[in-house]
Amino acid sequence: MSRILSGMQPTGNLHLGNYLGALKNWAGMQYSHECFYCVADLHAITVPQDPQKLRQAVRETAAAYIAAGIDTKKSTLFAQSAVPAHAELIWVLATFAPLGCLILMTQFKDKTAKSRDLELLGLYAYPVLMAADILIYKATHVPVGEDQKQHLELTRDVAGAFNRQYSVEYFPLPEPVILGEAARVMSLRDGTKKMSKSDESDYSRINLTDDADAIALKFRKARTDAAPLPHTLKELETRPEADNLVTIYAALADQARKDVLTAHSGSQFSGFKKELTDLAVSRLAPITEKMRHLLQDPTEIDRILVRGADTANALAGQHMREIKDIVGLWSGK
Ligand code: AQP
Repeated sequence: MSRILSGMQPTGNLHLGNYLGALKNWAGMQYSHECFYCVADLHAITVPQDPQKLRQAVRETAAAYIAAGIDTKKSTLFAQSAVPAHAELIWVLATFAPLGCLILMTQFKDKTAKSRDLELLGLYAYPVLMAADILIYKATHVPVGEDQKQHLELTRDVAGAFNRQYSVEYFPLPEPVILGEAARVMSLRDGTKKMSKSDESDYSRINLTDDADAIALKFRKARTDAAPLPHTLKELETRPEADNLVTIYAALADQARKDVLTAHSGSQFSGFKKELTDLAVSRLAPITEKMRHLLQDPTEIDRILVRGADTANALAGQHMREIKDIVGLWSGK
């Protein structure tokens, strides 16, 4: 059976991009794959975090996973920092990660462009830690948004280099699984920037915890141009904000973008935004409600995370011992 690893950073409110680009697809995979879903708190500290808020954000992120359909009896849900082998493997993989590739990673470039204070080894090494997250479980598939494809290519390169160096077929080369129409959801304020938790403007994103009024307000204020919805996808190519709203609609409605245009071409955005709001509210409200309910019992969430960490540690620990053996490190054997 193929094995999945995916995760999200507990860096604030999860948003529609996280949901449509990744989370929405995770639940369905539980029936066809062995799934490991982590809350990526080691990644989160690549930018400064308040310790209390981080701990709480780990619980909130875990609650969001469960609310979006992760069944913790089927899938392993855990906090990344509870499995020490992630941090151990990054050191081995770092010896295969070319600096020339790391400097080109868009996430590093985007974040350091916002603040030069973030030009730190941790943020620079972020994609290598992501490679360790995936490879420590020998995952075969990784469901991610389009924005993470570059990081996954690095994972494949590093895994291949390790296998060649030690003449083994140890690590599988993991495949990206990019599903649905919303592989990349863009900011509601600027259709050329991805929707992101760290965007200063809350109006740039729909948070999974937003209520119906907030969702309506944010879509109403979402930037668009004056023209009505076009007839063809080609005409959207030069209209990034319009394109983004059509993409979001299509993903929420589980429709193809061209079918959304067929149904709405010629409509004004004011009307389309109202329909989009109703659709988003109907999809997100049950998740928000379930998250709220789960967060009323943080001890239960902690229990789930401890159980998940036990399962994850058993597999990751076994793999780490095998990796150390291959490399010639002390594995305790
Ligand atoms: N805008 C997006 N469109 C589609 N998919 C997205 N993902 C994130 N943003 C979008 C997918 O969500 C998963 C987890 O992402 P993450 O939280 O670990 O990190 P991120 O990609 O860096 O997300 P943010 O919101 O931009 O966080 P910050 O601002 O904290 O860095 C991934 O599978 C990603 O593809």
